[in-house]
Amino acid sequence: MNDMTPPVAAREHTVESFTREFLRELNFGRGVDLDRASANDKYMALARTVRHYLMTGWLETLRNQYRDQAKVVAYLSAEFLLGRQLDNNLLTSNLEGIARESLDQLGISLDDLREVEIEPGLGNGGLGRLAACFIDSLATLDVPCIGYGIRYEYGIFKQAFVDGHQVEKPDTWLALGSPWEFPHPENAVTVGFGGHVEDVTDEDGVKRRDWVPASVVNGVPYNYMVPGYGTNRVNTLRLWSARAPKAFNLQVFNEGGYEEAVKNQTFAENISKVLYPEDSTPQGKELRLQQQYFFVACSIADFLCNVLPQDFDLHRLPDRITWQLNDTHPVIAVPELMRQLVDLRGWTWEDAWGVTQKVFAYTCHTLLPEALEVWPVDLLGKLLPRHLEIIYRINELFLEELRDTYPGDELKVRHMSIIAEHPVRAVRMAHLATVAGFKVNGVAALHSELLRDKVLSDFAQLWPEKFTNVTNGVTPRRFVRIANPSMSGLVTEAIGDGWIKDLSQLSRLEPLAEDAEFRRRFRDIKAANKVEFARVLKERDGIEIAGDAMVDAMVKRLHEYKRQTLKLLHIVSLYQRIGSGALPLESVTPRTFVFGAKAAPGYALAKQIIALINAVGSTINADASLEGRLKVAFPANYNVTLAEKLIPAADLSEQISLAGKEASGTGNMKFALNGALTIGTDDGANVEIRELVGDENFFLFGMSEPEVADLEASGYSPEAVYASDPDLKAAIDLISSGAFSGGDRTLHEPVIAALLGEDRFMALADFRSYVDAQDRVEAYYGDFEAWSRSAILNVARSGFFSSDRSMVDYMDRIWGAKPVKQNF
Ligand code: GL9
Repeated sequence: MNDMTPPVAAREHTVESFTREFLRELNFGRGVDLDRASANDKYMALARTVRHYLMTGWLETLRNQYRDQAKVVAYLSAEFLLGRQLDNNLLTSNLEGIARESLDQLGISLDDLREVEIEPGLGNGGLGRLAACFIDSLATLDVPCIGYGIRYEYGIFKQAFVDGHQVEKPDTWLALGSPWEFPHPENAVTVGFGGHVEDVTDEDGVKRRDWVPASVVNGVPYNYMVPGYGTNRVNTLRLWSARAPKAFNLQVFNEGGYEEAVKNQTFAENISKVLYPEDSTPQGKELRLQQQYFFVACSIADFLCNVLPQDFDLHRLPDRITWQLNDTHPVIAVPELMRQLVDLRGWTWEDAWGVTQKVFAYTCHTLLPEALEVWPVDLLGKLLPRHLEIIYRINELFLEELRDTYPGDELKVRHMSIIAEHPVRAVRMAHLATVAGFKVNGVAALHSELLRDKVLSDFAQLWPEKFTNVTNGVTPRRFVRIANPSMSGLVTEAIGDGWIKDLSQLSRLEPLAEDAEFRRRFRDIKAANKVEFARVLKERDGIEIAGDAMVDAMVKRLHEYKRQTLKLLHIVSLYQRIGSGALPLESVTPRTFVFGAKAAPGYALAKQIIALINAVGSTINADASLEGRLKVAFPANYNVTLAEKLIPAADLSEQISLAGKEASGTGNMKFALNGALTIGTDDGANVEIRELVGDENFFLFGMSEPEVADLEASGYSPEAVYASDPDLKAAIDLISSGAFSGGDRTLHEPVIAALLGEDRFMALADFRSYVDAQDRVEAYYGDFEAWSRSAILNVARSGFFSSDRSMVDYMDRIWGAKPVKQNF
């Protein structure tokens, strides 16, 4: 780029100018008249118009980056769960008011057009949403960042319920086109798979290993704008789409071999076809490994060849970039960079390893041993033969170092090895990441402690300085400012709008918790948000709920460790006690229990739990004797869009995982920031939430992590707990009796058997403590002034959970990257 190129003219922020631009997009971009335009046409034209307003910032950011070559954070993530883009882009381009007025004048409702957008669901849950929050925060903080990931043609499956059972349907988010993406097929990168490795001697007589892949795939980059709030910086998210280099064989096609002719294309395009519907149990799928290698190989090649200047001396790579590995999914990047340096550039192993060890940092997002990825060497070697050799070499040198440090301790060496020998020879990706990375972090204080002391304790003893914590955060733009406009207005009226960029300023609300008028207004807003949520549920799912009942929400992936069953046992127990007369109906607070949860398609028990929730729900909802006091709402296909409606309406946030299992949680933060009180265990980031909001504003229950460990060690018997707690027994017996399955005693048997048999996540052990905490919730909710005070204090004291703060911590503790202000 030439420094003399004039910057593109910024668009004028006036209604007239916006209208002109919008109509131009409709006529010239879509080729339709306003009169004939469909809702999709109008949405597309609106999106394009907004995008134009962000363009100056984007081009300027790129130009400045090219000139200054500031250190960049490359966030490598197999998932970016973005959610709808329009609202965020209207906010960051400062067009909310102008767009609304312009469209009003044209007789178009902005709110209607918002509903047209299908969210890009390119992630499974918390991990993918976290990546989206992080890139938003980095742009807002003016930190140069590129997000690298996969442009899945189908994102997370669309969940439907048929007779209460989950059915998965494809997520066709691209069916009507996405106005936010910029494809660049001319910048495609080629990636190899399979084949073999040979020794070659080049012209200078230097011997090296040469990988001869059996097939190649092209990666086409699609760029997305990542605009910061209150800054001109617009960073880039680059997602890769897989294409066949030779589209299809025309000769074979002409001879009638239609399927044969497109075979190449099918192999290639399958790679970015669908988001792996993974929760936390790796299923060892070949396609998954192909996806992982595909996107990191594209991203590394892109950065080395397209982002850095041609003449850049790669020995200085650590000054220019940190590759942040979002969990183990991108860890194959480590041998890929080694291959790039050693095989393709002729570096010595030592030089290449020296640089590699300074550019990767690894974030671990789990505590479940089964969620730590391992790749059988047979599979890895078949798909990526050269990478397997490199991994073996890395391991060999690492084990030599270990044997020097711990002479004679072969047991330790075996535990720490990157290669596991049982049950099959396999590469432990977390070990590879820990050996190669210069930092390893957990995602909440407790999680990082457990990583250090349990999951990766040998490594933490060897390299204590490598281990650190960065507690997760969420973006206040999407999850407060956009999702909860009324509360945002109230907050801004009270303390100004500085909180949107500096969430710690929420602490200034604290004195207002004592102000009765402020509490009343806060309550009114919560009440209005509930009415709005009820409207959405009716329209979206045909579910009717009371507009004024307590909203008790448990939304997250369906997993045994998160313990949706514990929540369910509470509901069944309430129902049972009301039915038996033990609990007078009039004493029960009207409540809507809201569930949102997808189960991994292959996770049978999780699906059975979904069916049980739905069965209990329909029985309770149909029981007229409850006079509508209890209601179970389980809308299918919970996603970011629905979260933005539910969270502002919630009173109670259920964060009830078994202590020591949830790495962090981020839903817990979103709820607290919107004034819900948490009922939760001492797990993940709940610990920090409770410390900050105060015990009196949080309903703690359940065993602590050390207590869980003790119980595990001493032998846990769910049967004994069942037998000793009459309420628990009655609830379980009610389910077993067929009360929720039309008398069928076998239907829900697998769920009951899992609880009474092993109860791996000790739901029964925490039942009594949970039900007692729910009684405290009921009593406290009745004192609405006290409840409102606590709700306001939850908001005022949760500023720490901004992803902006997380990003500052990553910069200080890991990246050493600095903000670069955009001056124009
Ligand atoms: C997760 C953890 O389980 C969460 O506790 C954590 O908040 C997020 C983000 O750090 O990461 N790890 C993980 O694999 N998932 C998480 O949510 N799973 C999904 O995203 C489905």
